[in-house]
Amino acid sequence: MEQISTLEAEALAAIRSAKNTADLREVELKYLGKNGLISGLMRGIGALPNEEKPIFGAKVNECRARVEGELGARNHELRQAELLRQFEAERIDITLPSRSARVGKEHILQQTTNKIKRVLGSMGFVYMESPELEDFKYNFDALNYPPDHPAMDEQDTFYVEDRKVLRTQCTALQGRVFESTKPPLRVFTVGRTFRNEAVDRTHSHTFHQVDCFMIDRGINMAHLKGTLGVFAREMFGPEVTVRFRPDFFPFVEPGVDYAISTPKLFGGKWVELGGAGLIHPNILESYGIDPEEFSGFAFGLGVERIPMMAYGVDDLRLFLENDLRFLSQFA
Ligand code: FA5
Repeated sequence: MEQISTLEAEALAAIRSAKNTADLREVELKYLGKNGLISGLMRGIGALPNEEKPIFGAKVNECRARVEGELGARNHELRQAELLRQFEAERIDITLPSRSARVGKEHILQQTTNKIKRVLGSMGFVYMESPELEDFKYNFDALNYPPDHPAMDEQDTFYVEDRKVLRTQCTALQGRVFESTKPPLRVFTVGRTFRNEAVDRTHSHTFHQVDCFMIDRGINMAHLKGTLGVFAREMFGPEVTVRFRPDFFPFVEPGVDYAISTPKLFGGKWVELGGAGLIHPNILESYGIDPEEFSGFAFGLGVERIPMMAYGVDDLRLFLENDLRFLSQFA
């Protein structure tokens, strides 16, 4: 009997001095486990006289119940304290400034394309598209190229297979439209073009062009100059000046190059945006359009040159390199 109360006192003291739930589990094993000290008391019961057995058994069970009760209470206490410490350690400081999420913006070339679409759309031109992998026929033959024209040379053109090329100019849309649409018509496109060229600050193997043309009765150079004058002012503001100089393209007659200058950028120097002219009568005739009745103009411009001129960017490769430090400036 004495042994029972000594063990109980020992167990209760151990429970009180346990510092955490891990300590407590050890105490539980030591006294109440299958081979624990209190469980061990019962094994001695066989050696007792019969009349003492029930009394001893009852005492051991009472002792066990008290120790279990204390253990449960202390475990609850320690567990609560541990949880509090854990919550404290994992506390989130909601007052810390957050990392801001990057919000996507339209690429500057997309912004430029959208603006071109608004400007030309407002002048009555209809937006159309044609394939980047183009038939040789539409990229060259339909545009009045003589068979030996140097632009068709492998130097400039990516030949994909026998009669297919990566289009070198968006003017390739013309033949597709003239085949299926009778004048009067006003059409434009904006798209990717490809040339096998040495890459430098103003030339890339992959770039974009806007190509625009109209056919109607009595169209002349004044309509072309008026349209490109409005286009320049809409794209660059009222201070821009435009210049036309004679140039040769097989698909126009007369042909011009089209340059702009703004007082604030590139020291007011002229920058060529593209070519233009009146659609060659040979082309009209080949599509059954009477050049005595109808005439038209066409122009094709480099899209990259537009933000270069608008923002003073001196290297067009920057537009195609996807460096966010550069691109995020064009909000
Ligand atoms: C043409 O491509 C003609 N199709 C334009 C045209 C259309 C003339 C209709 C008459 C009537 P050109 O090869 O000059 O012309 O190119 C036009 C513009 O595209 C150039 O002025 C330039 O702004 C741009 N460009 C040409 N090559 C490149 C290149 N490698 N990288 C970036 N931009 C280029």
